[in-house]
Order: sequence, then C-alpha cells, then structure tokens
Amino acid sequence: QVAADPEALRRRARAALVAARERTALLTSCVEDADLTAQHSPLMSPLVWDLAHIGNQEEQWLLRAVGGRDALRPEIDSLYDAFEHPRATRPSLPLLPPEEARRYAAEVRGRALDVLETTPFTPGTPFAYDGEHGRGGLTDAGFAFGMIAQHEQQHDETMLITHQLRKGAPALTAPDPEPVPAYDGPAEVLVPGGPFTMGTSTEPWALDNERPAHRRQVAPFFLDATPVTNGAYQRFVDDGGYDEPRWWHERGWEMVRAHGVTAPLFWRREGGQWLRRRFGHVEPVPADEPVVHVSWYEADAYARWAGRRLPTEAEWEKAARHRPGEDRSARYPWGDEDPTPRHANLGQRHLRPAPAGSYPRGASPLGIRQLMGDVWEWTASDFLPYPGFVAFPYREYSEVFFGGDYKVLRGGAFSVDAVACRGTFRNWDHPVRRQIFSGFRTARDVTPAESAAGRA
Ligand code: AVJ
Ligand code: FE
Repeated sequence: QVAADPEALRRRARAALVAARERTALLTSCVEDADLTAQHSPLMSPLVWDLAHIGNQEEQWLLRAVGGRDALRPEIDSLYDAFEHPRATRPSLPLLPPEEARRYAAEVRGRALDVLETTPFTPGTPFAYDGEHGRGGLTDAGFAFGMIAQHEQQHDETMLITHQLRKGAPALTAPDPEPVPAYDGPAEVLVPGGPFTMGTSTEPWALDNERPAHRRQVAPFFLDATPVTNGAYQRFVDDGGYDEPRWWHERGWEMVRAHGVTAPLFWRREGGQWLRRRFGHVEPVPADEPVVHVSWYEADAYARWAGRRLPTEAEWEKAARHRPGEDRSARYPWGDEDPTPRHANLGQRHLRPAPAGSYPRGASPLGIRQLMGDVWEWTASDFLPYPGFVAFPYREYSEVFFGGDYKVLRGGAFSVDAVACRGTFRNWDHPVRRQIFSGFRTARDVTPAESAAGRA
C-alpha cells in the first residue's frame, strides 16, 4: 500500500524537496525584501527568519546528521533555533538579510541533493521500533529527507499565515476552487462503535507523534458530514453567542472579554453585513465555505450552543480511516491512494477553503466529506503521546509539547501540502490561537432512545 521500493522513495523525496522549495521561493519573492524583514505580527517570525530556518534545519539533518558533513555556518545555528528565541523577538536578531538567506538556503539545498543521491535508503520502517536509533534510523525509507520536506512545507504554511496577517495590497494569487452544487446530503453520519487501529507503524514518513499503530475503542457517535460553515457559524454570532458565558469554557470566556472577541479573526461588520479580509482582499463572508480562523474556545462554544461537542481525536481518526466491515485503517478517507486535486483542497492551490460538500471523491466510506484539506479541524483532545511513543529524531519536535496547553487539530487545510498531511497526521496549537487556518466539525453521542431503536 505504501511505496517501499527505495528508488521510488528517493524519487518521491527529491520531488517533495523541489516542490517545497518552489513554494518557499514564491512566498518569499512575491513581496519586497522590506516585507521579508518586517514584523507583521508579534505572533509570527519575519519571513526571512523562516527562510533561513528552513535552510538551517536542512543543513543540520541532511548535511550534518545524514551526510556526515561539517557545518557550513555553525555560528548561525542559535539564531534559527526556535526554542532559543520566541517569535516576537526574532525581528531584533542579527538575521541573515534576504539575499544572504536565499543564498544560504540554496547552498544547503545543492549539497543536500548530493547527499540524497549518494545515501542508501535503507529498507524497512524508519526508526525506533526495531531498536534502531541515530544515523541508521534516519535513512530508513529515506525518513530524514521526508521529514525535511515536511518541515519546509510546514514553514510554508507558517509563512502563508504571515501573509494573511500582513496589511497592504494582495501579493499572492490563486484560482478559486471549482463551484459545486450545494451540498444536500445528510447533516450528520453515524460512525458505528468498536475498536479500530489508530496511528501508524508503516507509513514511511510519518513523524514520531503519529506512531506506533495501536488499538482504540470508540463508542458509536454522530459526526457532521461537512465542516461547520460560515453561514452556520454566523447564526451563533447573530444569536449573541459571544455575549453568553454559558456557552464558553472558563478560559474561553476570559479570552472573549480580555480581547473583545466578537467574531472569527479577520471578520468585521459593515453596513449590516459581515465582511472578511483574506490575503489583502475584503469580501463578504461566503456562507457556504467552512469557517476558518476560529480558536478552539470558539469551536467549543459553538458546539455547545448547537447542543453538540467537538469530536475526540480518536473519533476523528476513526471516521477518517476505519474501513467498516474490513477492520482496517486506510491512509486517507478515500483509501490508500495519495491525494490528488480531485480528493482534497491541499497545497495552497487555492487560497481559501472550498464550499462545504466539495470533493465527493475524497469522502470517507460513510460519506463524510472534506476530512482532509480545506480547514484544520479542532478536536476535543489534548496533545499526548500514543502508548509506545519514542521521540525521534529530536525531543523538540513533539515530546516537549506533550501535556502542555495544546489541543490537537486534524486533517490539514488548503494551506498545507500533502507531504505534511495524512490520516494519521497530528497538528497542535494553543486553544486561543486563531491566526492558523483552523475550523472544525461537531459530533454528538448516540441518545439512549436511538440505541434502543437499534440505530446504533
Ligand atoms: C506541528 C505545526 C505545530 O510549526 O510549530 C515546524 C511544526 N516544528 N518546525 C510548528 C514545526 C518545527 C510545528 N507544528
Ligand atoms: Fe521549524
């Protein structure tokens, strides 16, 4: 089901690195250099930091760890260490200026491609589970190359967030998703109860926090067939949802009061109409699109207002991967085939979510739409390790975040590339965050009456 042939993986790694760099180049060349060094929001790094950080991570893992090469610029490591300098302080660091950052990233890339061509992709599943740590584990299935392509794409998503926060004329353009007939399927779908396999031990480039595969019990539940739309969310807003403490988690209510939050980020009301700013354009909020730029607290409050709740991470993954009747978990809702533009809105091909009900070919076997792509979906769950978790290749990727004030998001968004998104992929952020491309769908338990009636 997954390409295990080392040469196929090598080609895939090469293509993923090249595609990531094309995206990075676009995101850092569509604005003036002054815009690359500016601080567009204290929540974000200057774009030029992301650019050199991408190069520095690649240097550390592909050139030094895998290739055994000497450091090109050891003196800059600490500047681009995300743990040493919080984002808000990065504009005042002696960062490489744009032209130098570009040259550095390009120089690293040239050498990394040499390492890619000369490194044996050791067969088997990467790392830890066969007791293999360090260098050997890094090249199993070309893991380090996949990891670095994912890392760059993750920063390309981060840079897209910075572009969204940036004031001024539009810099990025992309075609809109194709129009689709209004969704007229069921609003919610019953996901039968029972065990399923969560996480993976076989997906070659799955990151440490997605591993290992393990069994989970999930009680029957109902899940929205599509993400919650702007139109539905607006009813919560217009119903005074942001004025009503009973819908809110205590700390959510604190957030609403302290920051005067009245609607999703980038929305504003003008002349009786809700408008939103999107990559420099101001437009009426489209009712049929999944809501985006909401915090976990807002998603949670909406769900309570609607008499529902957020799905747990296990519920979300079961809905996305479990094959009913086969007792098998697929890589994606539609099966094991890699995502194509017919399956999901991924990879910054469009700069907005597609209308709810889009991508019927990407639906799950139970008919649940848009689990992958469009918007990241908040889940009810805290970010915690799976049983048997082993940090690899560095504790700072996942382990140091476990048990912190983080909620898990699933499914990816229009903003992220397919290489950094799959049925097992776990994203996480603080529950107050809303500059990210976050939306949600809601769930509910099966009622006793429904159980008694044999519906579940
Ligand atoms: C998994 C998206 C939370 O951006 O902080 C990038 C990814 N890790 N560089 C982040 C990441 C190291 C990470 N998230
Ligand atoms: Fe990073």
